[in-house]
Amino acid sequence: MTSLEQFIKNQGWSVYGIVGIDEVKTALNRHKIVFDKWISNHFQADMDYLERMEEDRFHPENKIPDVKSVIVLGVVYSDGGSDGGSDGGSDRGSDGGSDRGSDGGSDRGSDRGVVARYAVGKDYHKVLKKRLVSLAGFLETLSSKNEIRTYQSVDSGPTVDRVLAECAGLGFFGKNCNIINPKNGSYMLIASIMTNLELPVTEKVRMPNCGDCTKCQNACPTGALISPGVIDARKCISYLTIENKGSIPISLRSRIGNRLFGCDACLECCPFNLRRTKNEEGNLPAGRQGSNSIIPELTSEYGVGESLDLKKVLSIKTDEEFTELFAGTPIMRAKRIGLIRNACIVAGNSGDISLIPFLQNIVNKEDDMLKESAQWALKQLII
Ligand code: B12
Ligand code: SF4
Ligand code: SF4
Repeated sequence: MTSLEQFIKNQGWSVYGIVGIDEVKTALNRHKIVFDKWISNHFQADMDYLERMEEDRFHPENKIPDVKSVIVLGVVYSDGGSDGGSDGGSDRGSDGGSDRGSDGGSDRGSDRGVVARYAVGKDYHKVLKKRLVSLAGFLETLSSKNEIRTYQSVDSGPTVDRVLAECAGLGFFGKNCNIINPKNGSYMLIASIMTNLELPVTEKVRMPNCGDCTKCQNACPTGALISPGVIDARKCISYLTIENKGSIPISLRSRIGNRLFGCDACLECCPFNLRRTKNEEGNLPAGRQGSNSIIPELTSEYGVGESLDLKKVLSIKTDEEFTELFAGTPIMRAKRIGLIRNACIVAGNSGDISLIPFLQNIVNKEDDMLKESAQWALKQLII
């Protein structure tokens, strides 16, 4: 094992690969055709930043003119089972899994809202960026070349992370749009470092594919996976509860069920994730195998846990109070208004009449979007 491989493994990445820039550019050119079609269908909803960043997303040399290689890193954030959060006086789910999302009907009676698995711990952008910065520092020690340039990215930068991951051999595109590593599944976040260093590329193995399976398309509560590998974000619960700043369309509200922040339905049903929990051996090695354990900061212990108390969320009065509760976690992305809007919808779906006074408070005091969401929820509960 080279010292670079050892360094990556020690940092806790689950899998990684190194790919040359020419291969990346070819893949990006292919992806641009898909991306342009996706945008022309308005499947990006209000995520205008995707178009704004387009020039940089498809031209890595805009970041590093003499870019030569990309190190792509994957980190597994859930083992596919429950994170086992116990009550312990916090907001974590108490029964280790039964609070998880359903098709919007069977979780009635619960006063908790489910948090997507990637968001149960600390904000992964911060956790992974720290590791990338130190990996970039390590790269600088590898060559006596005068100027070693690196560009680090996790999610929010102008990189097309899943295309990079596929190129570097970390996995294949599933029909749920996610990159699936045959051994580790798809509860996997992706980060990358571009550099002007010419690094030895890693060997790739033949990937499987989804075959005849259509479980994710069938499991999607809102029909957002409109065809294999194509998502209409306007219908996606992940978009609606995290990125969307406006009101949630009435026709989709009951389908959201108890999902308060994000959605895992198309991941939870995937045989590659289910197999992971059953078979530690996995089937195929893909990418270079790194660490076998989950980075602790991404687990429930370090963040809000698997579910949140709806009464608590509906009672958050100010942005300061919101920040105090959620600083350093992915929940911040929804902002106070977004999270309370989501809590109203989940409350409306819950069948729990003890939530009524909390919703009435919002109708009496809050802004128009929240008022309307709370009124909708009250209508669902008072029939
Ligand atoms: C915008 C965005 C979203 C949007 C849109 C999602 C989407 N599918 O594009 C929303 C808000 C809905 C979202 C949701 C989620 N996201 Co998101 N998101 C992104 C972001 C910022 C850009 C993605 C993008 O470029 N989309 C544009 C579309 C056109 O690209 P695409 O879907 O990848 O296109 C490919 C497929 O269409 C495929 N394809 C085309 N035709 C066909 C046909 C077949 C048969 C197949 C198999 C494939 C296929 O080919 C294209 C590639 O050329 C990336 C981070 C980044 N910087 O890249 C994270 C990212 C994709 N998200 C991520 C995660 C974890 C999620 C969620 C699981 C979070 C959650 N639990 O709520 C969900 C999953 C939803 C889903 N099923 O995709 C991870 C995915 C990791 C992985 N293993 O794949 C990323 C990579 C962030 C990261 N750095 O880790 N996300
Ligand atoms: S994240 Fe949820 S709503 Fe979005 S495509 Fe997957 S299953 Fe459908
Ligand atoms: S559920 Fe089936 S079709 Fe969907 S991504 Fe997983 S293997 Fe592919």
